Amino acid sequence: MDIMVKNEKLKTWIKEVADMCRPDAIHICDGSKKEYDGMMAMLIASGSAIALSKRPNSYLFRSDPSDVARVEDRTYISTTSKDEAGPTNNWIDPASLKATMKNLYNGCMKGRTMYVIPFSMGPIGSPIAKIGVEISDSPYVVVNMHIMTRVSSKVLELLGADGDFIPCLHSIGAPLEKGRKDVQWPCAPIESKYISHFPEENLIWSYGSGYGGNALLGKKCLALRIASAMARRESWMAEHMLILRLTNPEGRQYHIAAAFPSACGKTNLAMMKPSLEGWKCECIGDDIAWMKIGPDGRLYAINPENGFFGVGPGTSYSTNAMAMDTIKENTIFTNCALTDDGDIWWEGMTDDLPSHLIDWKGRDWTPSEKAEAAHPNARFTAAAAQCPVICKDWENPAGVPIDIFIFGGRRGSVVPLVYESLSWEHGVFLGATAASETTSANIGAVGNLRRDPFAMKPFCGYNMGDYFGHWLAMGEKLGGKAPRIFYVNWFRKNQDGKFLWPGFSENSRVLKWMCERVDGRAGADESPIGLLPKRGDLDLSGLDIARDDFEELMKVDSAEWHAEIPDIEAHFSLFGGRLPDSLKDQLTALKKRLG
Ligand code: GTP
Ligand code: SPV
Ligand code: MN
Repeated sequence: MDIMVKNEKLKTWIKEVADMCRPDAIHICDGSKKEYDGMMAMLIASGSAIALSKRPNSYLFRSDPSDVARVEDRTYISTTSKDEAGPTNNWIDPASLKATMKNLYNGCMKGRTMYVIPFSMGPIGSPIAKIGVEISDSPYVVVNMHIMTRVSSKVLELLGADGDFIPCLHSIGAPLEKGRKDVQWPCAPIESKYISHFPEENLIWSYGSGYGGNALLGKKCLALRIASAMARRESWMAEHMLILRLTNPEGRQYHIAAAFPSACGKTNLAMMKPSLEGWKCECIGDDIAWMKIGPDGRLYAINPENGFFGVGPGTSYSTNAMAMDTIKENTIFTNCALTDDGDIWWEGMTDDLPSHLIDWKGRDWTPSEKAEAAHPNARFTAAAAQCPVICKDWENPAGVPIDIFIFGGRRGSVVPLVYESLSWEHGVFLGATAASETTSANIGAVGNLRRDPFAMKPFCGYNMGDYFGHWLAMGEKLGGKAPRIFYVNWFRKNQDGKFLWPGFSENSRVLKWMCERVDGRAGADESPIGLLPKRGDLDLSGLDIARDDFEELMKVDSAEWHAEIPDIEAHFSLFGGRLPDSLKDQLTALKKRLG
């Protein structure tokens, strides 16, 4: 340890954590391929990982059935005052939360190795990057962090003796008694899981879960919850957004950042293959955007991540071919089904169902089975660099200038395919009132409609009312250079419960209209909720969609929108005095337009 760790704060922290958690050994990670291969060999030997004979250098993990997604109910923003965390976050005061968690951490790594993972969010050494160090007792976390972030001993060199970093403490919460055989996926029961953030001291403590955003602490915990609080203090933005570059047939580039809630289409849009002739889409990021105002006054976005932790089910060569090609090799799969010839499978991957599988719980599965073979939140972890349409500028520290923001969600009814905001303030109102049906990316009910402002309800590290204010303030700074704001819903259904819009590649038609709006080349009709494409404005050439279906898809039903108002009012009333006046004005104006 002394050889590599020169940083005083890090040395002290490692010692403190080791004294509290009492691991059998400490391993300082260097991010090398040798380290990755060694960890995988160990994970295969212990029965935690299965090497996939059909995919080079790829592995399947099966989690405990209780530990399959983020745990929003057990996620805390721990600020000195409850008001600072705000009405959309769980809160416990820092002293009592730390006391509770210290009790849990006490001796929690006995029988295990404590891994120290130095990582960079953003390219190592770039001025916009942030350094984190995750301490974890999960080797699964180590191999995933290798892909999702830049893990390297260079990060330690960069820290030097007195550089600063964000400490991210993680334990699966399952000490291993001497002589006991480990289980395949050790973790703690739900009631002792805690995913805690202390934004006032840029500190993360996670306990009890080994899955996804609960455990890979660079992602939601650092790059969204902690970073959003930093961004507000420092006048930038940390958002739950994909970033893409769209190029039209004339070669003009547009950069788009879109915020959809978890499992609502970011990865798919980020690497879409436009169905429209001559249009090209390149991926810059699929989940998180950090944005700063550049010297020219425009807003520039970078993707702080190094990989994709993407939803498996529904991903296929017909829906997202670029993702399928990204995960051909060097990929970690979690909670997918296993085929008899040593590959993975999930619902929606192929038209024909395999005749036999081992399901995500390790049991035999045949098509007559009612239960899914893969968990609905089964995921792949793959390096962004493996994506065939990764943009050549995806690691450019200057970022890309954003032309268009899109908000959206999963709404079976009410919300049309696309509309444009009337102004920046109205766009912020659309973000602030965004609603979506819940998905299996979180432990809890699926399909319940909830307000998920800016797709940040689970990820905002401070009072959401102040966050709305921050968006308004950024708009004022950007002035005429602010991105245009649109709202989309790919998920409207007909009376038979079928999607009215084909989605995926065909979403390029909607993006085309947005680009033409930016250039002042496409028309729009005013409606009470915003600007809708006029008949003929959306390029539907070659698309087989019945006229009635299209009308249903675009319909703005005044009675249905009236019915939204009480829920928006209840949502806004949560924020009390922290709700910006201009959002109250927007609500008043919407009511007036609805008549
Ligand atoms: P997180 O990684 O949880 O943040 O999710 P995400 O926003 O990246 O969602 P993702 O792109 O992985 O999509 C989630 C699910 O929605 C998958 O099953 C997709 O197949 C499906 N989906 C994505 N885009 C569309 C679309 O345009 N239409 C329809 N009908 N389904 C879509
Ligand atoms: C999400 O839930 O929005 C994800 C997956 O991107 S996780 O990393 O588990 O948060
Ligand atoms: Mn996400």
